Amino acid sequence: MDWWVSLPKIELHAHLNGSIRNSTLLELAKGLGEKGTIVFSDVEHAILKKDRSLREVFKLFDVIHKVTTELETVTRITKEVVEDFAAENVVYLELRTTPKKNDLKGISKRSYMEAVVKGVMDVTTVEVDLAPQGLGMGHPVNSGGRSNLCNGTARKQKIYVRLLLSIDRRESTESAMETAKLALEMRHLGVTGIDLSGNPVVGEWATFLPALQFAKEGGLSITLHCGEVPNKEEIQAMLDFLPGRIGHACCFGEEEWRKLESSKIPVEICLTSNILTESISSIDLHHFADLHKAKHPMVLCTDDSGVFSTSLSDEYALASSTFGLGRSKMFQLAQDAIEFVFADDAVKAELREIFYSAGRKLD
Ligand code: 6MZ
Repeated sequence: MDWWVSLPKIELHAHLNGSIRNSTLLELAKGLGEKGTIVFSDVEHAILKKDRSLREVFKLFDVIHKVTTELETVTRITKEVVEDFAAENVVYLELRTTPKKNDLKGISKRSYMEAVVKGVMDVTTVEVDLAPQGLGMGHPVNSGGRSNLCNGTARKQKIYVRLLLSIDRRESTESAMETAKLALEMRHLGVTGIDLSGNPVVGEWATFLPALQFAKEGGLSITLHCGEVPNKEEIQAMLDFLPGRIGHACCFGEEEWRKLESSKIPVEICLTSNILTESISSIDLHHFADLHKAKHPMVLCTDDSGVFSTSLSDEYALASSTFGLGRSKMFQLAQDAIEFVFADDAVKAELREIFYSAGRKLD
């Protein structure tokens, strides 16, 4: 097996609808095209286009969302996305998605999220741990999992899955608050935090702050898309909020870097996404190198593995070849991510064991 696939990995920044398999997306679009709900050729063109600006990516998300409105579809894509991550040895996955209300179809934010949870439970290829024991759901939540013979004892491959509810920057304060409340109510189903995402040129920080504050005070972890486009004031306000992590951090000036460095807030790095959307002009200029040199906490992630045709193994291989980091440094990087997961100490302890035993097998 490819070394990058064998490496146990932790994925902390993956958007559900951005991680859909292209084949599934095309199949669903074709089905809706045949029913006359959409014009398939328009959608096909948008899906198959390779290089997209950040603006075009958000147009594509509107297309994807048209294709994935049915609850059964949400369940299907969730199952496939978890299985795809597990297949490349992702041992802990934080999957984020924006709960979507659709009055015409009688879908509420809650029923959308229940469909996501069902998708996680439907996973058959590996065992899934979705929520801490004692929070209402024992683990594992499914009966899946191949048995691997390990030291003479049968061990099933397992993936920890935790869910983050995204607030889209197009939402109102009330709608953001509804998502925060829902997240608090769904903690027993694996929801551990809130993400703020969506088109970075849309919306104001002040709109989302009450919901984010409410969620934080309720004990949820928060991650923010921060500095995907230049916006000094917003970046500073976000860092002052002290989120548990931030995503991207592409457009930081000197002052923001200093603030980030002293805050020690871990950064979710999405190399391929940043390059394809031209948030960063060239991979060798990516801030990964500076953050790594400064020993700033960070974690490699995919962002939207379907939309950007990547995988977490590819992101590790890319970082290694671009920045000249050997396997032991890359192993360390993967392992360091344990400290940034939005899960309890028991999960962190189990992840340390997984990495310890993998470290003895991988050279
Ligand atoms: C900001 C992004 C994003 O929530 O429908 N999303 N937000 N920057 C990005 N970088 C490219 N990639 C994805 O997944 C799709 C949604 O995730 C957010 C957008 O709001 C997008 O609509 P869900 O599962």
